[in-house]
Amino acid sequence: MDVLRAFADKIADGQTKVGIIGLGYVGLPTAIGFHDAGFEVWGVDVSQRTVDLVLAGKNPTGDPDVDDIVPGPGTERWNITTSTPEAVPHCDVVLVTVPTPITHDLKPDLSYVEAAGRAVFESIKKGSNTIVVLESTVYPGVTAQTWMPIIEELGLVIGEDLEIAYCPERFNPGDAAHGVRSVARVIGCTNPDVGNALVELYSRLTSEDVRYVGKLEVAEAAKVIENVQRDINIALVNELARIFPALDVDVEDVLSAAATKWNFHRYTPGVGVGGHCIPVDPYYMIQRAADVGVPAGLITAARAVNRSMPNHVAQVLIDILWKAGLSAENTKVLFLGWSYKAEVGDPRETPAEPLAEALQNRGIQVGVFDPHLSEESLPDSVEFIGDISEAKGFNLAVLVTAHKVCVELDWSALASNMNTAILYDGRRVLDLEAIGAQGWEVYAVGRPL
Ligand code: SAJ
Repeated sequence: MDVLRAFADKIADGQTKVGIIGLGYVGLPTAIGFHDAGFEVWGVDVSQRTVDLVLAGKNPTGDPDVDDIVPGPGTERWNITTSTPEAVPHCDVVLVTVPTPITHDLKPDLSYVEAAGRAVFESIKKGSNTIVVLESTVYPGVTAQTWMPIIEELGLVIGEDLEIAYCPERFNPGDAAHGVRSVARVIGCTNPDVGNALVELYSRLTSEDVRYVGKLEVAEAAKVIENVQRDINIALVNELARIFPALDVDVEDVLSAAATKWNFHRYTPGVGVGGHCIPVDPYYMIQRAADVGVPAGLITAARAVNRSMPNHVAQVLIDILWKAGLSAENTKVLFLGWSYKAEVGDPRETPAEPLAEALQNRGIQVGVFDPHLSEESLPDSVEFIGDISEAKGFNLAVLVTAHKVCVELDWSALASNMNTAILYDGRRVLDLEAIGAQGWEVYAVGRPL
């Protein structure tokens, strides 16, 4: 208990040294947040490029909110390295913020969690009672199942050499209102005293509610189901976006009408669901349910609906082109946006990729205009459009990502460069009537043809 008292006292005095393993979309803002809160920070990343950029005060992530907040070279209390063994011995608490992607066969890939855990545990000073917190999104049971075997293999003792806890990251790229300093957090830990000590620490990071919720699995499960719920809600409106046009009704009219009810949660249909959270986390819950032999039919079905959207939209675009007398060969489609989310430069799990593939498989050429992404972020199979004025000779434009720069295009100028000015709003954010008045034939997801 005296060790935890000392830990709590250090937090109160701002003397706690915080290690962050993984300086990506979550880890870097977290490191900056704790540094801004007055703590000494040791940031670790395996990528020398990331470490070099951060040390130079530059933002290696695609999140524009991080652009101007990376501490400059020589900043005090700001230690950035590729070496976990160098950083960990300095730290009272180590946060692990490494990726938890899914494999090609849609299974959770926990290799980063395992590798980072091993590197941290191998570097811990015996008797230091270092607190190691996993923040990456995992399914219930993973923290203990993945890390305890390593801890035992290394002969470390919980309560003497280290403690482990789980505090899910709740970070929304491109949304400054929900950055690491302004989101509520939950903490799971077998030892309530450690859990409550961590509440004190995270309360210095965020202005929002921080609470100890009990054992690790409770906090692990909370984060996964937050995103499962979102995936299911989006799947509902995407399924409705396929039903209502067949009833000659625009789904957006229906959703807007329904949203007048006090507890109707408004979601928007689109060309698909991308990112490293929403299309990924449900597979963690599906895996865990399968492990214990309990069906997860609704979660699985929602994933299938959202994964089907790019192919569904591709078929609708082909029908539209056919209706305009255009065969697939020699037809060019312009993607307005490629990133999975507006105002963010992140191609991970973007629905743009399967949509492009579906069109290219029918002989259609695809060009991409997305000022948030470099040409290197795009597949070689697409034509990179660096400036919208370069987009010439296209037969159809599809809004894939609702970037402001795409929504507020000079539609009249673009129409004059199109072979046929056909527009498909894949995110239901455009004023189709106004754009139609500028010479465009307009269509949209969930809208009758
Ligand atoms: N999408 C829709 N329709 C919607 C909402 C989203 O098609 O109504 C699509 C987006 O276009 C995107 C994907 O779903 O392709 C994911 O969008 P998102 O807004 O959920 O953004 P993410 O993936 O960055 O989700 C993050 C998550 N944050 C964390 O995991 C900490 C999620 O839990 C947040 O709820 C979400 O941000 C948010 O609130 O924006």
